[in-house]
Amino acid sequence: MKRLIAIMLAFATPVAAHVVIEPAEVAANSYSRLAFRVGHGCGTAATIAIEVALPEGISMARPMPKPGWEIAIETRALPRPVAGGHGLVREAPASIAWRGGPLPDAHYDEFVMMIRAPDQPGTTLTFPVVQRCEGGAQHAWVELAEPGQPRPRSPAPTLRLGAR
Ligand SMILES: [Cu+2]
Repeated sequence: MKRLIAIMLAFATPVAAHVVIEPAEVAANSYSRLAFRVGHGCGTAATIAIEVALPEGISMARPMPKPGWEIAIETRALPRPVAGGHGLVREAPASIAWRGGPLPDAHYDEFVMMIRAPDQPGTTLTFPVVQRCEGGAQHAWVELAEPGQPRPRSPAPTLRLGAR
């Protein structure tokens, strides 16, 4: 019975309450604003960090500063330089983290970045997110939706690339 209730709760959780990206789709090869919407804490624990892993193919990502949160950016060297808007780009952002808060479970917030979307119309990018909370709790939003399978409990935020 306990297990059944847990399953029912899982399906009752609205998708919008997870960590999701708004908008769900941007134009390929565009400079676009992404808002990572955080709808709840870890259980009832307040959020103190949002760590976003960036998919390969994103050559530029700039987080929007957020009062009360410190930003950490990790980069990776590109196999070969690519042309950017202002000269050659030799490294790409690998992850962006906001740490601070706390953001109480009862509240809602958004963590914003600007990215240059890859020139790959018709594809879907995945941005795994680790949400850390007070007391050591965490929620890993890293699961991939598989065709024909039930929606995962903790799906990674995704972004579709539309026509240019
Ligand atoms: Cu949720």
